[in-house]
Amino acid sequence: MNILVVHGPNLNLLGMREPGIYGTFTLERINGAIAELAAELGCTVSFVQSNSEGSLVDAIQQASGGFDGILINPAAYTHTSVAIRDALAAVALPVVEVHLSNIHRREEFRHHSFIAPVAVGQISGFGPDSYLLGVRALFNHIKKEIVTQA
Ligand code: CA2
Repeated sequence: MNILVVHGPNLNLLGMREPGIYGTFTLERINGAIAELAAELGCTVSFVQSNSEGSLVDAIQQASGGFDGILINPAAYTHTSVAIRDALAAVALPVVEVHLSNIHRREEFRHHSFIAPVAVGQISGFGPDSYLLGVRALFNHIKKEIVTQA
């Protein structure tokens, strides 16, 4: 099983700015923890981070064929991007949306997600654990899909 982990804009700054909101873990450390969990579960993970909407759309389109599911923190594009939502819908892979912070207890403009309606589910508010919970949720979801297809 192959999972693509997609990080949106500014997440490359994790651990360097705004630790009060986003914590002290760097993106590299989060990716390391995801890779460790994936090895335990017996699946492989690839990572992409971009600050540009078009590059994220390209990465999602290219996931078709090579991956069984997508874990995504679309960051600010969560609240603005019809293009990323359409790419996720088009690629037709199971998607889990994750957020470090609880977007529902923050500013009103963060409460709406364009991504949630095309995702299997959303995990929000658990810091780096959101990613790890998301990997487990996506892994279990894909496994169930494989069993029901058999
Ligand atoms: O809580 C999350 O994971 C978010 O997706 C993070 C986004 C924000 O726009 C979403 O509403 C919720 C922002 C990511 C920016 O990350 C930074 C990290 C360090 C310093 C500055 C920004």
